[in-house]
Amino acid sequence: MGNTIAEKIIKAHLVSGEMVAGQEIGLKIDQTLTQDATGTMAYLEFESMGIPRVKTEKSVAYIDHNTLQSGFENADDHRYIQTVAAKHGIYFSRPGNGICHQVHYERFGKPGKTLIGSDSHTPTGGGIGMLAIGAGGMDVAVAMGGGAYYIPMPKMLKVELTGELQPGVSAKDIILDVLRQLTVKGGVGYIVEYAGEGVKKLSVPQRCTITNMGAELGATTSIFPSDEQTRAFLAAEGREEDWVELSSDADAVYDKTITVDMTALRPLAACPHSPDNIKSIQELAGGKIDQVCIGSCTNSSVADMVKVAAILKGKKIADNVSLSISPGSRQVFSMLAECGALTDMIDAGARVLECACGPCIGMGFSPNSAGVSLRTFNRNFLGRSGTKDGQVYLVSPETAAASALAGVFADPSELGEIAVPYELPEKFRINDSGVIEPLDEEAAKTAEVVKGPNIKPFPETRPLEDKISAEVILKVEDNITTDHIMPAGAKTLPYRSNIPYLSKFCFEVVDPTFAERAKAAGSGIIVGGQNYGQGSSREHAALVPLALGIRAVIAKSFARIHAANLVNAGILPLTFANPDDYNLVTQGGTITIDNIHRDLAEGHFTAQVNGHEVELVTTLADRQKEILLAGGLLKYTSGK
Ligand code: MIC
Ligand code: SF4
Repeated sequence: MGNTIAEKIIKAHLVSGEMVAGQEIGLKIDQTLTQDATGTMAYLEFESMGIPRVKTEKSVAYIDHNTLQSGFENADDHRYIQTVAAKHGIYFSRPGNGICHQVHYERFGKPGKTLIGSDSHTPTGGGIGMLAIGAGGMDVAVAMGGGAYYIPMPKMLKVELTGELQPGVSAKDIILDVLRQLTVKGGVGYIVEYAGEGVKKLSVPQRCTITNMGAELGATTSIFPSDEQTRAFLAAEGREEDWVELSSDADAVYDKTITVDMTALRPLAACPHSPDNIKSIQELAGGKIDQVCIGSCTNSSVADMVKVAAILKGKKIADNVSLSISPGSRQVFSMLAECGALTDMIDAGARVLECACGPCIGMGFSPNSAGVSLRTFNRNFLGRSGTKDGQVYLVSPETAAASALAGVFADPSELGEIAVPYELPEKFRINDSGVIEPLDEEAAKTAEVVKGPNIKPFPETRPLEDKISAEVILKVEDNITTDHIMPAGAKTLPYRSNIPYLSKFCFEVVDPTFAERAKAAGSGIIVGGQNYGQGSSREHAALVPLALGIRAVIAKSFARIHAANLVNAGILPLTFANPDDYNLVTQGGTITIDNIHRDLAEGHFTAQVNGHEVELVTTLADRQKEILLAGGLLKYTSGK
């Protein structure tokens, strides 16, 4: 039996376990990335391991999420990351150099290698044939120290691409169609592999749009073959020597296959407040809009930006629309300047922002009350834009640009040839002035790591108790995201290294009284529905509940990264054996789970819930059970 592309890379990096779906496997990690919002924690965790130099082939620390520096907190965090990177063998990508995923595939990623990153969109690297996976900061810290990265062996899902994109239809519409077919839960437990005749016609930036937003499927990662398109892209980046060919075997077996007919595809939008709430632009056409934001790690390549500029050229955006454009990297930005596309954007009335995450993570540019915002981004979760009743639609750059001109939802396929994909140049403008190399081993020995006063110690974890009897502080519905649990945005991002302060905002958009009530109770349980913790990789969504005394989270099902983060933080994640038992739980009631140590081995627990006996289960791997008993990953790792 042949192998899929992902199976080939896994095989070459397997350090423990068997490649049997659902069983835990350990992978050797070649590269890591962090960004500033998760990086401070990850490096504090790495430092606590006492390892002088990273053991990966390449580790890169990016500053891209919070570049506002609206106070000393942020600037201090950046200085900390820069100094800790220099000392421990990590490349540092300065603020303004670009969004981690965009810069990583341009300058560092290599086909066939493994990459984990403390950001859920790390799978973007799958567009150049990497096995690139989003992880919590602690897992990244362990990988930097040479430890393996553990995941349940995923199943394989094939997306067969047929036909050819028509003018005005783009890679974004392909992934929106996949989301329509599979939903935000449809990728859980799978690696999504793209195959078929259509693949050859997609350039690397187009592929990266698709793999990036595969995160919204809940998939472990997504991957494309490494072929002539990949070689051409790497050659244009001056790194042809990094190319290797990668393809699946003809007799590779997939657990599931879906098809996207690119010829039949029309421009689509993900409507509020979920990336799988898909409608066609035709259905929405003519609807009023207030704001358009172009950029983010999904759609900020030079190919996307040049198309946008071509649509805007010589025209003026509608009076009712505010348009922002953030190029994905310094490389993209300078190429736009060089070819004149930047002038076309400026002249059309765009506000050109820094190469950073910006509006995507609520760093300014929040829409007006109930405002309709069209964004080329990947997430439209409730409140993420910074405006709770903001109506965010996720669209392609072509749809965004056409709508910014029209002042209403507009279908770019009516623009004809202007919206035809841009041919990548043979050479990109390469300028690595935004990347600082680490110190050599000798200099690193005496180098100082600078920590500002905003960096507070890591919250205390505790070994798993034998009995948990605690109040249900919060009961929530299906598809709760990490943006609900630990909101980001300009108000809170400066405090990503200050858990006590951050904890005030926990679940703010769902129930502003949560933090106070949890603190007052001293210990507590959260109960959730399906796909609890989808979205971001931020381990803060586990560390903050930990600091607020949460001992266990019981849900119908969990998103992969969040479940791993809970375990790493020493919080017990359990699922209902019978999902209907969720209905027996009342917020404010007490749940008691006895004999936890005895029952952990089998993974079956009996809980007392409002006078009923309820069966709870866990499918955690033995290693994860040991982590819980030790009191979290850091204690487990240091005790070894
Ligand atoms: C996001 O898109 O939600 C983020 C902000 O990039 C997060 C990381 C974070 O919360 O810092 C992610 O995707 O993991
Ligand atoms: Fe940044 Fe948005 Fe991408 Fe997250 S999804 S890495 S916030 S651009």
